Amino acid sequence: MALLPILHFPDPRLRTPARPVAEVTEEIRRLAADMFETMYHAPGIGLAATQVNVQQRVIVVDVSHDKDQPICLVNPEILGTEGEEEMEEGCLSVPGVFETVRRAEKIRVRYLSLDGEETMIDADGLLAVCIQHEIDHLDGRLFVDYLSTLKRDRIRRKLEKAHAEVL
Ligand code: GNR
Ligand code: NI
Repeated sequence: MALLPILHFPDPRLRTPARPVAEVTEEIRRLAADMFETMYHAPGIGLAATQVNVQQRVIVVDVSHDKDQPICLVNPEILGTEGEEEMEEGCLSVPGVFETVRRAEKIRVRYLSLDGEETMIDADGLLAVCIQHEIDHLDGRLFVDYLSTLKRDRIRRKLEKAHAEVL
């Protein structure tokens, strides 16, 4: 297992759309294990392969209190949504920034499990928000894209400054 470095906004690599996984192989299972380790270490409740500079459609999530309900979704697809809700979001790729985003309240998602089995999950609450946030990453979208240009530019400048200081 390995901790993977996480890319930070406005890194252009976060804008690369991920390609579908052709087959769930040992390599994908190894990637998922490293992503879980990286997510729990951060700590975070979700992580998309895009954030660790892997352009494949793989996400990991665990919104449980005891961090004992890991779910890996390969090639996740939202089949349907219901309702709307707002939640304050953060992102490991946009450290220190928390803003309210409106998303679907309930979603039905089809994906491949790490056994390569086609699987369906109905999610609401934090899990629904997290899965939508992660699928956005796979499509090169970040939660700051839902904010005003003014807010996003302020966040970009703040993170660019923070990044310049560590170089
Ligand atoms: O750790 C995370 N917390 C979070 C809180 C509210 C909405 C979404 C998230 S996902 C985030 C981890 C992350 O950046 N995943 O891409
Ligand atoms: Ni994120």
